[in-house]
Amino acid sequence: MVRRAIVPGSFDPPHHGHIDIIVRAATLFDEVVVAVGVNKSKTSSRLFSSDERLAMLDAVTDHLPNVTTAGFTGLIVDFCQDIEAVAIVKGLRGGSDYEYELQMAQMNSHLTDVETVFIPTAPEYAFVSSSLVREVATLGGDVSDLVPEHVHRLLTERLAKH
Ligand code: COD
Repeated sequence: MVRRAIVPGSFDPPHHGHIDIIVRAATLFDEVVVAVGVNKSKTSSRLFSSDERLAMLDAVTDHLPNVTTAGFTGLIVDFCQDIEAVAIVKGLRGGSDYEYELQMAQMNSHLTDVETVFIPTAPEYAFVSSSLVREVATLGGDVSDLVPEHVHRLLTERLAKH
């Protein structure tokens, strides 16, 4: 039986903390699906569309043979059932992530038998979040060592148009 897991997120944009979790999940499971939440109501607050985020994730995970990407709407547990995933992998940066993620993990386990697996962030990425990357880049700060080169290029192009 194929042990398939998902690594879900907004990934607006994907950064090195995300990639590190995806790479480590890919060593634990046979197949990993990076699942991009497509939340129609939040579309206007996004810097990148879901199609753009999926394309970026495709590009930066291209070297990982057991990793694919997909968009999902609705409940994460329904998506897990649709693609027969046995686990949801989440990265944990610290205590506040843990409290929030624990509650979601318990709700998801209440809804179905899908398991949540927490992977602690690599210390060098513990302060990195998509929202801070967006904010710092928007205000002219250097985020080039926090995101893959491909993402940095698209981020720079997008912000130049704003
Ligand atoms: N290092 C390691 N991990 C990190 C880092 C970092 N520096 N930064 C973020 N992460 C992890 C996060 O902890 C998270 O696990 C993942 O990477 C994605 O992060 P984001 O910020 O891109 O995405 P989120 O947290 O906004 O993801 C939102 C989801 C789409 C996962 C969530 O909204 C969801 O589950 N939606 C589906 C609706 C649903 O089922 N709701 C009920 C839940 S009980």
